[in-house]
Amino acid sequence: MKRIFLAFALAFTVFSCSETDDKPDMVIEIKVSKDGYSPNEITVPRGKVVLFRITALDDGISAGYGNGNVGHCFYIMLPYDVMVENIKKGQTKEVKVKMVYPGDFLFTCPYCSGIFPTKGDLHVR
Ligand SMILES: [Cu+2]
Repeated sequence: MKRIFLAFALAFTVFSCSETDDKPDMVIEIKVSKDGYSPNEITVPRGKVVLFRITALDDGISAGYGNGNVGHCFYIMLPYDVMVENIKKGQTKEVKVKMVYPGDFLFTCPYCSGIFPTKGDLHVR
């Protein structure tokens, strides 16, 4: 039982060590729509806990493409690998991330970035 818990704890640490429940040091408000993210250029200090609040202004590809309303996403690529899904028009979703990796990272909406300019750059300094 203890071994299973340990393996689980280890997997959790390896795969999601950037998402956190810690108190945020700062808040970044982001809007997403068919025109992309606003802002689409974000710089945050390394080691800080950032609360990202993402608001969708429209339903993305659901308005005219595909079936069902999937809304938009906010995905910070590897090694962060932080995903907020299904942010529908008018909704705000939050995720807290500890900015443990320095460098330049892309964030994107996997649903619609092939059609709309839903991409941005995250700089961790
Ligand atoms: Cu989208």
